[in-house]
Amino acid sequence: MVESTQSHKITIVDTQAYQDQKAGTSGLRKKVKVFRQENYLENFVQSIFLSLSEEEYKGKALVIAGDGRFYNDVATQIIIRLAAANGVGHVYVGQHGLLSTPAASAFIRKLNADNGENYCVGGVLLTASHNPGGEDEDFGIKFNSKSGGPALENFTNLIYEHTKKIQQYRISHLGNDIDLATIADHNLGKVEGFDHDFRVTVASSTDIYYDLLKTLFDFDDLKAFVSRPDFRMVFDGMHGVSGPYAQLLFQEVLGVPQDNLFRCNVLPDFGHGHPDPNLTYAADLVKTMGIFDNKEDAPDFGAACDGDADRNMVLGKNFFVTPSDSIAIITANYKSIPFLKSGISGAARSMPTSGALDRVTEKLGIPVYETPTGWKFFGNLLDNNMISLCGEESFGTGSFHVREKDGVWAVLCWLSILADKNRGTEQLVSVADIVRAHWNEYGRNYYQRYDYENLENADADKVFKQLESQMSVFETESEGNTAVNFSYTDPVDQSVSLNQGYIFKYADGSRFVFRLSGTGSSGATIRIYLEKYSNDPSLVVEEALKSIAERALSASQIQQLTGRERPTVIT
Ligand code: VG1
Ligand code: CO
Repeated sequence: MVESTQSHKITIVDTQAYQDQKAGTSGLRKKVKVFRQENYLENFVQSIFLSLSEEEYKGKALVIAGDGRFYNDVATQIIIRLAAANGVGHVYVGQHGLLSTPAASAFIRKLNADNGENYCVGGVLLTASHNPGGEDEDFGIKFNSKSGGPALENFTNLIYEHTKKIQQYRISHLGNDIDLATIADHNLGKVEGFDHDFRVTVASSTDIYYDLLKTLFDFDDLKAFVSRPDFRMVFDGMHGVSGPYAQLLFQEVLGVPQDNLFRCNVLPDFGHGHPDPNLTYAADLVKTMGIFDNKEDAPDFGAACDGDADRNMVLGKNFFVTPSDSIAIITANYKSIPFLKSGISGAARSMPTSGALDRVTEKLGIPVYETPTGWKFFGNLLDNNMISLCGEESFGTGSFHVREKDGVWAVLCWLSILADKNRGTEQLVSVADIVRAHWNEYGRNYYQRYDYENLENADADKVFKQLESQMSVFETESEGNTAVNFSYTDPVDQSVSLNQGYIFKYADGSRFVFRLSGTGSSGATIRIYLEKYSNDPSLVVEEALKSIAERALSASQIQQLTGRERPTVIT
């Protein structure tokens, strides 16, 4: 224990409000430059405290987590000082300031499980997730509540209201920076105005998370499977925060050779990469796995996570698993996954995610919920045990074990399914075999997403205006067509979220969906989601979706209105 007996003074700093601190799909994401403006970070964090009631944090614990991106270290020290001055009792930080988003969720939940449900007020997560990092790239911040999940919209709106009119924040200088490199408990003594000691614990980034996963999976069984001579797996950490977790779980625990783990050292600029595990940005892994050009010697299993390790991409040998199929297949095979074996209550997917999951839940006779995009919408369903599993088409998969999507967990689910399907097999049952068997049983939801990144805001507006004008045209085009602007009423708290995307749906359930992204840091990104169901699993994806894609482009006039001939990313 590092002790200090002095009493730390508090400074109340006069500040100017910023008008642009509105959270998007998952927190506030802006360029580092923007966050480095005078008092920008301080204003936002003080606004979080202003949005809570004092009883919720005074003398209580707060977790600060980061994905290791540029500015993570500086921001962590600033937030510790703000927390002290606002009366937080105990800050928990991961070693080197690192905690993956799902590990942060697990950490908050564990503190409350061990010390009473109101012990930890929640966490401040420093991440812009899959967005690039570095001095000229993105930084992000979001608040997770005591359940471990991202704050709901009414709370993030409250923060926004405070940021627009904030005039002062509180900070305590505390002397030196906290040494984040060393695991230790620091008692910093009293802070002016409070009668508790202020403590900071620098904790292992991985321990609590690993302890949780041990209760979910059978690591001995997985290790036995992974060591099969005819099975080879690789993992790409993309220089994000999944690296330390992959090294512990895949290398040390499961015995995957070190050489099979790529880019597992955390770098503040993600090695100049875009830490988004998809077919475009995880190009090296995609090549190694022979996704676009079949390779005889490709590994049998490949996976990658994003910057904060909540997303996952799962690949088989020469085979891509779409995230929409992944959540459906995990749900269909829940009995192969130890912690789900005893039964699942229901499942949920975000609206743009394909309906593959619905076919599974229907067969299992359990409910399925369709929520707006963003993990926060699963929180109430998970808290009330209405669902056990949930997923998004954007490479997000998760369960009730935490309140965030969880990339490493998803990899372990897939390994559990593979291990189970391969009990006593002579020839390896592959990822592709499992997916094809699934399609044969349930049919196939052909699916693609087009992203038009970094458009001019005015151009994006025009596209949506145009789309609105086409809704009634589409509806009259053929029997059973519908066009709606998706809205959601939360079945638990009845809160309503409007304007969550335009769905143009044909009578047979095929559809195209348009949404504006809420995670970019500048400009506008339009996403188009294309989906068609067929009993025939052998079609070429582009062929199956051709006419729907053409109709989506003509309805929106996106090429003409934005001058973009093609999307930036197709997944
Ligand atoms: C995107 C995805 C969404 C995901 C969100 C946060 O949001 O589409 O499904 O929940 O990112 O993921 P948007 O608004 O840009 O479409 V992460 O890994 O960036 O926290
Ligand atoms: Co992420």
